[in-house]
Amino acid sequence: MSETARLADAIERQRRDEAAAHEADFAHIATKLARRGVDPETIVARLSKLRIAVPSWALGAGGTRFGRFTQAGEPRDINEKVADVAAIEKLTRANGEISLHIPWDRTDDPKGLRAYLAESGIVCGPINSNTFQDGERPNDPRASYRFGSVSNVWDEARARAVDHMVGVVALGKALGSQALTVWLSDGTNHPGQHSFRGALDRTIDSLSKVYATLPDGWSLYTEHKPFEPAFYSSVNFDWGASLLIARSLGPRARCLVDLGHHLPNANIEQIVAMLVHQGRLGGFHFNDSKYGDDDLTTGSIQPYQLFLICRELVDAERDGAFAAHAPDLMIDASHNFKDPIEDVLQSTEAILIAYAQAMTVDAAKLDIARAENDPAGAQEALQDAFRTDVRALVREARRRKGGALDPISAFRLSGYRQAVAHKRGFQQATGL
Ligand code: PSV
Ligand code: MN
Repeated sequence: MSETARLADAIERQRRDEAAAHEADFAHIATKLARRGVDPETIVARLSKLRIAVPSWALGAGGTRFGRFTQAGEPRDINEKVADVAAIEKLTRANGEISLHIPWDRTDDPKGLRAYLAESGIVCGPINSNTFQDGERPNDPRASYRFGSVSNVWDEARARAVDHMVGVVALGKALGSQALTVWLSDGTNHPGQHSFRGALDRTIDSLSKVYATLPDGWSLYTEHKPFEPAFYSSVNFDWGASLLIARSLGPRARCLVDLGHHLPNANIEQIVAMLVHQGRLGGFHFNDSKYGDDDLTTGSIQPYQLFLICRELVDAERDGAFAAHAPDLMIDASHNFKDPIEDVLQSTEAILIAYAQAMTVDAAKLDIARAENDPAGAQEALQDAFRTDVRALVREARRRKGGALDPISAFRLSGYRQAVAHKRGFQQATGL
């Protein structure tokens, strides 16, 4: 039996076996929400439209600088990565998009890849440049990214970085993408190593050259991060720097928020609100963290934070703030222990749950609490929603689109991993 047939069979069997239990759960939550004046149908309809992109680099086992433990059945090339995303999409009906990373996903046949994506029902989401690794080491040491890419004092490195990004945009266009995500490792490890203002000037100047080549309808996302691999200063270190760079480039430059890219205890939901206010929220890299850029499963450490972020999104959507541009939702996680597909399924589920919970907030109650300066009342409104078990809403959205009621158990039931492991063996997927 093909892997696709295995998945279809498992999904179908599960839909049959768990139908009665699911219907009872759905009726229960529908009654409960009606008491709060919330319409479950609106939530199910919204959930069924959410699309969460899968990062190509998260389909293999991740690692740290201390090592990487390859798992059986990792995708060996870009087509196998697309096949894994198509499998995920069959289960969830919420992940029909892949985010590529170049050169990890370099292809000599963009036309062929585009056709394979279309055949697999997968869209090419925002595409990422990589100027944090030299890849093939350049002949000229002044063109190396060792001391930075777009911010480097050496012209040769900056020119190489700009050329690379322009090439990534061209490839993305050929594949149907509509955005370039730029994360820079540029920065310093030692006070005085470079001029903060000089580095920012060079970054804006270089990225302007890339921005000038953006095709119609494209965005450029700037992704901030305070540290790693630079441990004294990063050029695009926080949302302020990111906004500043985006504003300097032009209206189609927007900021991308990676949940792991903040100093401990940062109020990420407020950062999101600020970017919405400025009309510059480009998108997300969802993950979770305990200490730094841990890239753990979304919602596995701080689910309340995820809920509060989603609440800002629901709020912004209601205010029409995303009329010009809706943020791109992407996962950016890494998994040393879990099966990569299972990790993506769990992250997706966590985002859908948090989004659904955010939609169950009694907005009138919250508005009254705010108007009355009643913080306890505001907390009640939020936590009443956060403590609501909305999983039946998420399942219903998936059920109506033909997906699995419970993606992880259907994935396990299908034997997909065993089947691809048999075919692919032990080969490390490209990525970090
Ligand atoms: C950097 O830590 C980052 O979050 C960027 O998005 C990169 O593209 C990705 O991770 C690489 O793994
Ligand atoms: Mn990221």
